Amino acid sequence: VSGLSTEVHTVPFSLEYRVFFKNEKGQYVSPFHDIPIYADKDVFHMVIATKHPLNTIKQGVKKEKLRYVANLFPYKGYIWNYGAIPQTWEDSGHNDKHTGCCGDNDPTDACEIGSKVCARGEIIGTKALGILAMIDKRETDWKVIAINVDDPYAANYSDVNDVKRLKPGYLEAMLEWVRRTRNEFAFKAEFKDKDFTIDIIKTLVTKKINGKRISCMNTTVSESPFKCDPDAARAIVDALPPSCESACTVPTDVDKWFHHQKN
Ligand SMILES: *[C@@H]1O[C@H](CO)[C@@H](O)[C@H](O)[C@H]1NC(C)=O
Ligand SMILES: *[C@H]1O[C@H](CO)[C@@H](O)[C@H](O)[C@H]1NC(C)=O
Repeated sequence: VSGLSTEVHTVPFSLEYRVFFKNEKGQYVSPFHDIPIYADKDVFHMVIATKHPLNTIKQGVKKEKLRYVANLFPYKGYIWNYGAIPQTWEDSGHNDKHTGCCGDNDPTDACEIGSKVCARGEIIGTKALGILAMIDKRETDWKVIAINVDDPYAANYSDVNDVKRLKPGYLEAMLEWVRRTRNEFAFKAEFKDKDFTIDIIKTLVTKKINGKRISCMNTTVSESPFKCDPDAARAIVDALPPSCESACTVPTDVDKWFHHQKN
């Protein structure tokens, strides 16, 4: 996305850590709302972010502690690049006809399967290949399977069947990984094809609701009820607590392997 840059607040592995996005004028913008869904025809943007004002990136927190992705043997952390497609929405007030459950009120997640490990805050163009419907606490949570258009092998992938053919075992590993992190699947854990995926993304983008858990604040979507001016956006950044005083280190148990099902 041209002119977009990121700004890091404090240090990684601290509760105060944030990654903000700025436009070419140096104004803070929301990576979910201010970045268009399409990078090109049939190419979706994908970005990693969260539910906070301006949807900055921060590390997950559980019970007031920073959350790390467990190494579920034999996997090391995530086995894909995890992010979301901007300007999409999974409506919590809408019962999905495919899954019978309402949305989780988040943008649609995407798992990018290319060979490059992307950086936090990176925005990439992706081709949607397939989709998996997860049910988490009776909410629908779609996971789009995508590939970075800049991947050297992107041209070889146009549907989920190509993943089956060219990365044998990958889809099975994805299912197993998700299963062990407690989620259920709709459609008997079947990956849907590209056409189904694009229809789902289109349905989601047309929904217009104010999220209860996600901040809708954006700075460039005109006529949006949540539009805020650049000064208000800056005030959010200025109001953040300062850096932690001691150096922030990653707890050593983060490097542990987990061999059993985590409950
Ligand atoms: C990938 O695509 C290239 C050309 O685009 C082709 O030469 C190559 O054989 C393909 N690889 C596979 C494994 O299909
Ligand atoms: C901005 O963007 C979305 C559309 O993506 C709109 O529905 C919403 O009302 C606006 N939210 C914000 C933050 O302005």
